Amino acid sequence: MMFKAISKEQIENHNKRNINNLKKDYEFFLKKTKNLGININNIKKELKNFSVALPSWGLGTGGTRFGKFPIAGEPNNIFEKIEDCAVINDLIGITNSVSLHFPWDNVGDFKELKEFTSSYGLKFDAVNSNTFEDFKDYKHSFKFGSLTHTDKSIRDKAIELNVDCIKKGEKIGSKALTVWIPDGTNYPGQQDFSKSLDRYINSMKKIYSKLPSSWRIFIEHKPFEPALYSTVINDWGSSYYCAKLLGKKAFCLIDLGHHLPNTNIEMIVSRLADMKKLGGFHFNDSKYGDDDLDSGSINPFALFLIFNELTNAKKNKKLNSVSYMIDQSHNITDPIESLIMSAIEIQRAFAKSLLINYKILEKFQKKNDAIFSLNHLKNAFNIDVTPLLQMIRYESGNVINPLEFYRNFNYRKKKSKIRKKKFDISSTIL
Ligand code: PSV
Ligand code: MN
Repeated sequence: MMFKAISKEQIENHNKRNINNLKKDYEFFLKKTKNLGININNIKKELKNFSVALPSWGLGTGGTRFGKFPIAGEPNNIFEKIEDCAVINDLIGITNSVSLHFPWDNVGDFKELKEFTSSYGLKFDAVNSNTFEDFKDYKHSFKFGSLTHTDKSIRDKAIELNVDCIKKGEKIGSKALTVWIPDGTNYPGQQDFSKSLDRYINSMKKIYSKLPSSWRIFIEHKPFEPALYSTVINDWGSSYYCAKLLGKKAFCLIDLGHHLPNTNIEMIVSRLADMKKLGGFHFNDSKYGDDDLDSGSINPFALFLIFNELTNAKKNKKLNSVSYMIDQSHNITDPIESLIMSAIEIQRAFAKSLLINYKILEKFQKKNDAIFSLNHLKNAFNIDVTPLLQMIRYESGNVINPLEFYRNFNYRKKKSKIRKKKFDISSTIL
């Protein structure tokens, strides 16, 4: 922990003002969990090892096709985004890595970026490729697809961009590439489903062959958008099939928003864990589709059920190493506040899953006792773990009440004086 973004003294002053209240809340929490026979020390150890990566593309204000409403002091480049990530991590201590997206995050000197980032105690998680937009210097267009395009030269360009991501990722110490493609169709009959998938697999094989030995490749599925009739990697089944074909360095990545409403995502988590192909997550929340809303803001119980599967799979030694990453768009909030709250919601869901006693749950399951099984999960979900998370932050030298601290810190106001405003209000509908 570097505490370069926020001084240790400011953090200590905040914590001094809040520790007495926290001690009372924590004592109550300890009594309650002790009565339930829960060993909090083991849970604390697990929680202290937990971290979730921040998305570089989530640090600036997002927008919809109707418009964008930038805020003063927001970052204009990856270095300024890293500064913002450092603020978040100094406050909450569970976000010590950043996921980059190329070519958005291109820089001239990757060594400089790596050093700058590690000077804040941060590192890089998976790098992401963008083959869903055309950039000025491109001689081709991804309008009709990328890795699955009917034109080989366009497929080759998409492959080249992914390989380029790996090379850049190597320079900054990343160990994984996430591939999400926008490829699909808007009209029945527009493409041959089977041939498109063949082209995808062939393109992915070429990318896979360039992966360094310690690297993994994550396949991210999505049923719709920007293609609105069909997508090539539409669901976890297609993702699993491709990951299996590619080999042992290929895994599936679950973006929570990439499912049709009411999909049982926790069950997908369980299946992929069983099949040893669960590689990572893009956390967010949604009400209607790929809404990119803040994690846990709409359905925290669903998030808890996902962590229930992860914790259970880990207990049964079925879980690979999993990369936890956030993928959200913050359209009306300060992205730093949204990311602070989201990371804590994810940590909260994990903490609550650690309160489940799987031996007791199994007893109810064996008796087919539906109500007591559900009640056991609900009991864990209903315990307020806020004092536990606050105590972990306090003990790790982070901040007891991060949102309150951040508001009083006036970060945006300070930054607005230094950061040149690039007033980009572009929308795509007009
Ligand atoms: C696509 O909707 C996605 O979830 C992919 O992960 C992209 O890389 C990311 O959002 C940013 O557009
Ligand atoms: Mn995603």
